[in-house]
Amino acid sequence: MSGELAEGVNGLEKIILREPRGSSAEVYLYGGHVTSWKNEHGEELLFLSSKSFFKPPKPIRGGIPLCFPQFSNLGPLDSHGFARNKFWSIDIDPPALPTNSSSKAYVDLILKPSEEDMKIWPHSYEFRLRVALGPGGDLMLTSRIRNTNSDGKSFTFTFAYHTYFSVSDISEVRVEGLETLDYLDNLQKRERFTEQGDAITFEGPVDKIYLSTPTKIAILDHEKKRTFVVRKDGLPDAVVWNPWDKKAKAMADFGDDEYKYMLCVEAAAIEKPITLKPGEEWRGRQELSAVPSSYCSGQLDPQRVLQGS
Ligand code: TA6
Repeated sequence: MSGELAEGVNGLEKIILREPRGSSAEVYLYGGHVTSWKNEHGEELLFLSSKSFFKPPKPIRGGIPLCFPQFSNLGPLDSHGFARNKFWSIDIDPPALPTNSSSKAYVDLILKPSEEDMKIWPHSYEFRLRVALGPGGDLMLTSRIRNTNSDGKSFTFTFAYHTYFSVSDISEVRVEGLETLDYLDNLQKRERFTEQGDAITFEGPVDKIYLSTPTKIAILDHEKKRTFVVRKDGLPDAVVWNPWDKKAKAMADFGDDEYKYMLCVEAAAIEKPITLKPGEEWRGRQELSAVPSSYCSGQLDPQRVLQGS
């Protein structure tokens, strides 16, 4: 690990990663939860609610919660599973992780079930998470989940990086890369629909699971002249969520008007749950970049970003 262990909110331990050119990230051991990602100018790129509890067993509201082994209420467990409500450890001797990134700023965390946990979900697993900052300030999260059951049993799970992006004004944001795809609408009993042909914009609550998406999605924030690019691997689906005003008021750990400044775009594996036999390992990776952009100046043609490298 090349990060610095520090005390966070309510005394919860966190690791601070710094990249020589100035970008940084913070990860809490509670939940294996990234709560901050800043660019080389020190600008925060992730949304974190000013009302977030930081009080276990409640999840942290904002940043990048990990949804495992269950996305949302797609199963018997609490919403989004339990990985985000557990204390993770620093993985001092992780198996090698071949990456194409020359990142020097990274930390490896690990979550394994306790006896107590096994009563809730009767499986033995190792969940390894590497959080890394690239030389250009990109944020990479790589999850490796291994079935370590000794009773020969397989297990099945769904997964998401529930990323909260910080935006200047939700009504000015466009999402590119999900046009014409099928999605399940969580606001209409998960009925299946097909998205229209244009970029997605926001005028009300949205809670959609896009199925079998491209590996790259762009989030354009005109006011901030910034485009987030989500690259994902092993995560075929993508969830787009904004609670809007009513749900915002109903959430105790979320400010009434904070919906204007956040958008969740979540790299996920939901439609086809993943099954692992004992000894098998799954890997799911997301890479986030924030590129200066101005749609008008043509500096950024989303199609070029989505089709480019
Ligand atoms: O990812 C979208 C979603 O499943 C929404 O349905 C909404 O519930 C959101 O997650 C937040 O869930 P949470 O359990 O963190 O309140």
